[in-house]
Amino acid sequence: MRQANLKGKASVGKGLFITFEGGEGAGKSTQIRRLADRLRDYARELVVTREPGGTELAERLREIILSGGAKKFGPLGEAVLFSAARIDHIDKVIAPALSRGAVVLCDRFADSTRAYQGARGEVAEAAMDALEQAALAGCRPDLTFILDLAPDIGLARAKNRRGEGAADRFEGEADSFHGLLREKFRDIAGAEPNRCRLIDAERSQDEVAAAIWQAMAEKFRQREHEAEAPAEASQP
Ligand code: Z5A
Repeated sequence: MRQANLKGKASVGKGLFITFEGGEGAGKSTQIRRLADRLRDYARELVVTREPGGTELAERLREIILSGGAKKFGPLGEAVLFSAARIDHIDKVIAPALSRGAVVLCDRFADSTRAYQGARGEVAEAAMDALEQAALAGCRPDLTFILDLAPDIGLARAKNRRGEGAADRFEGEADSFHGLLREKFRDIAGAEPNRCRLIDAERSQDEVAAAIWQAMAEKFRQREHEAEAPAEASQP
């Protein structure tokens, strides 16, 4: 059954920036793939990207950070590196795509810095705010899906997918870290209810996809309403 009454490509009048967040193995990549497949009929242009990464320079930083090569900098140093990668990503990929009217789906963004680098409270909130403001320069997501699940379930999924491969820099953190991470993401969702949708990611892939599509449909309807509002206002 069709759940959304979307009007097609014309309904996306300007760019739409959607981010996916959550702990390890939450199902972000899976859901981004599914949403991208569905959105191709509606978006005039679709850009799927990820962080850290999305540009040559940012992908190089990704390799350094995820291999653990920057761990010695500590959480503030890592936050600075993630932000540097983000600046390049915004300038070269995200902002140009949004100004062309594209729908941009991004696997992780600034909330990951707040959650991962901020999980243990070692970076002052004021420093995190300043870094985010400087790096984003106003390029904030229109909608953020925070996929929420118990850390042990997510870690088991991630381990299962990785097989014999080694855990990366963050997957290998202590269980207590992953608990704090979940709380951080939940706090972000609670603090910004207009932007964030907390999605129960312990459900089946189909159920999670349906919840995401429902929120997408609401966002499209809101956009249509905004686009029609000036015309309505000018009616006698
Ligand atoms: N990081 C940071 O610290 N600060 C920052 O500012 C940024 C990032 C931007 C990037 O790793 C790391 O960088 C990340 C945070 C840190 N930490 N780590 N590790 P990444 O990009 O390599 O990986 P990830 O972002 O953590 O994603 P992930 O662990 O690969 O998971 P996912 O994309 O959310 O999940 P998935 O690949 O879609 O699914 C995982 C498995 O579960 C897979 O086998 C699926 O088939 C299965 N799955 C998915 N959904 C379901 C459901 N609903 N039920 C059952 N099984 C499912």
